[in-house]
Amino acid sequence: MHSVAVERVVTGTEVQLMSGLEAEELTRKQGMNSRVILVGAVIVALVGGVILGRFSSGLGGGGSLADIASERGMTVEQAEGALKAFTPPGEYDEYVLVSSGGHSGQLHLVGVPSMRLLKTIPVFTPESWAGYGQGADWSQAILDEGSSNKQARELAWGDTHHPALSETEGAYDGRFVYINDRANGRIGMVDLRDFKVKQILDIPNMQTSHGGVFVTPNTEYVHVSSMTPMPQTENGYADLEDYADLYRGMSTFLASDPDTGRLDTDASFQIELPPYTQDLADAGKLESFGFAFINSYNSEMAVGGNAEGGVPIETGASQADFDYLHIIDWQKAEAVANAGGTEERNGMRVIPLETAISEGILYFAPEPRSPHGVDVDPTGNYIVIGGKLDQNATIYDIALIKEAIANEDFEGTDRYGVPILTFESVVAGQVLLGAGPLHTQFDGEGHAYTSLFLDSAIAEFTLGPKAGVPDGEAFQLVDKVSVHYNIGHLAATEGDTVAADGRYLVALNKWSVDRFPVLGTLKPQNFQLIDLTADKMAVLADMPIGFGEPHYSQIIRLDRLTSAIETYEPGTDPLTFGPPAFATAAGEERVERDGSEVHVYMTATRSHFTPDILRVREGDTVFLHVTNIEITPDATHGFAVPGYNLQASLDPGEVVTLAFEADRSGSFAFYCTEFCSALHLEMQGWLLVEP
Ligand code: K7E
Ligand code: CUA
Repeated sequence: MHSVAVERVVTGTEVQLMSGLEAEELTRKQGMNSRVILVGAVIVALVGGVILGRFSSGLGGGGSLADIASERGMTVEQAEGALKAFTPPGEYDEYVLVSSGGHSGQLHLVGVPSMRLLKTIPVFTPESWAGYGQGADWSQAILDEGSSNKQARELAWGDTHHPALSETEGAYDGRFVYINDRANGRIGMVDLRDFKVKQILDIPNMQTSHGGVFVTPNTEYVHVSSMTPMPQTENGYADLEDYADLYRGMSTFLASDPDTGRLDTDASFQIELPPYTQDLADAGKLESFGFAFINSYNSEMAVGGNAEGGVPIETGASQADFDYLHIIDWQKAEAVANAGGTEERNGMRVIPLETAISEGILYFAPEPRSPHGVDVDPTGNYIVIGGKLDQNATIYDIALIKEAIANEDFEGTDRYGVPILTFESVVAGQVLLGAGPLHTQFDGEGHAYTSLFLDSAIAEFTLGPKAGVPDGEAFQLVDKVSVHYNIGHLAATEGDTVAADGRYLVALNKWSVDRFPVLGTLKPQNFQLIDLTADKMAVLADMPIGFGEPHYSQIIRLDRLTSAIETYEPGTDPLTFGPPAFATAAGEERVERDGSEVHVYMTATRSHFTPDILRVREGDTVFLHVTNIEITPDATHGFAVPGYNLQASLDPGEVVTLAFEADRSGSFAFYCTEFCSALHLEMQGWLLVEP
């Protein structure tokens, strides 16, 4: 673990007796690195304050920081935590946390360590601020495409669970982020140039997806596996009596275009899996490059039926002592797919289960009861499993797995013929952590951090020698911290990658019960920031999440987001990043009528739309092509028409088309929805729909 500057400065008795303001003064005089010294001095001043009993003095006399802490009833630890997490106004956080938003259907961006919400990116659910799915052509096109394959009807929501940032050589490269829809088996792609969604793919042959999302180390593929298996029949139906025979899981490798990030189904393939419930997944890296790991539960294949004389699913699915860690050789699968060893199924190349077995693509390793998380450490040597009903973390070693495969060291096969590697042969160690281990993150220095759902805690333990841990200290529990409450995932800074840096950890807690004021019956989830640089883990800050339930998050260093833009090239369609035919320059605004079709070429700039009066007839089909001709960052305009459910956000340079039937006559005052200028309220006009 690292030691940060803050702690190195905490020495010296003169400084200890100084107030924060005195320290600041000294710092200024000496022209030193003011931030580091000041922060250090402040913490020491707080400690000094305790020693001198100065916490009893009030704020009145111009107050030292110790006085402020005292006045606010803070402990030294809390004040220290506040300083560690605080990002001063106008300054940037060092990291951005990319969080799923659960059934809000969105992604959220949060600054770390300040835990300030920076932005929400709509993906699966229409959202007004971004004008997403409210008439703007590009967003409607994405949502329509995303309901195209197997959906019973057009979808207006999603349940985002597991974001996956694109990677190059196993580290985040800041180009794209993929996010799945737990409910409908879809995946969205957000381009990290403009931070807008560019594609929603409705993945064939699977109905739901849960934690089975990752990118391979060079974003060769974006992986999405099914959660609940679905019938592989023409009409997607099969009675539950035929569950074992006709239902199948899927491991989907979606080929990603390196330039656009778009997923191309023609170059993608699926591997058919037994009808267990496939859950979390992770990509091998470095030592384990080329492998994918998916855990599963319900190898009992319970289907419920508690009102039909059967056992409830939760009972049926928790019978066996072991479920199966799926070990997939995706490079072999890719070769088999390219050699034609697939069946075409709904536009996707599918490697049948028998082929996956006979070609040595799929192996199982037993994993203790009802596993949830599977996480590969930054060296790629270790694969850590958390079993919901087992108090241990179980750590597999890729070298042992490869050896067992080579030696055909099998303890048998499952009912479909998948070889099961001998448990003892592939496990490097187990660590007793506590109740309900779920997910694991890493600090890149040989430590792993596992969330304990039932204990509401995080356990830190050492990995083995291959992660740099001395032999005698391998696989030992070293620290635990309480979190509030019922932690699901946790995210360490760059903790999913080869570049895990051990700075911060964020606990994603499901319950917040007494942490926040009672503001109604639906309570927020809670993010908690934890300092990984201190000797003992400590919670620094809470961040209530009152806008959806985050499941997983990843934390990327801000300086990796190098492709982010502030304005579009004038006249850009966000979907293609190119100019659409109807981009309009200043002075070229016009209205063209072709029968009952009206095309309006409109511009928006501070503080007017041109033209600002639109005359159409009831029954016309209207295409409003609006170009924001601003080139100034942040000069976003909105365009909203009352009564027509039309709303678009136009960022500088952006072009949007709003198409609608003028089916209701009247005089409608359209207006700009962003407070863009002193004359923003004047930025309005009339849509006259003549009866
Ligand atoms: Cu990754 Cu919440 Cu979808 Cu575990 S899941 S907790
Ligand atoms: Cu443009 Cu307000």
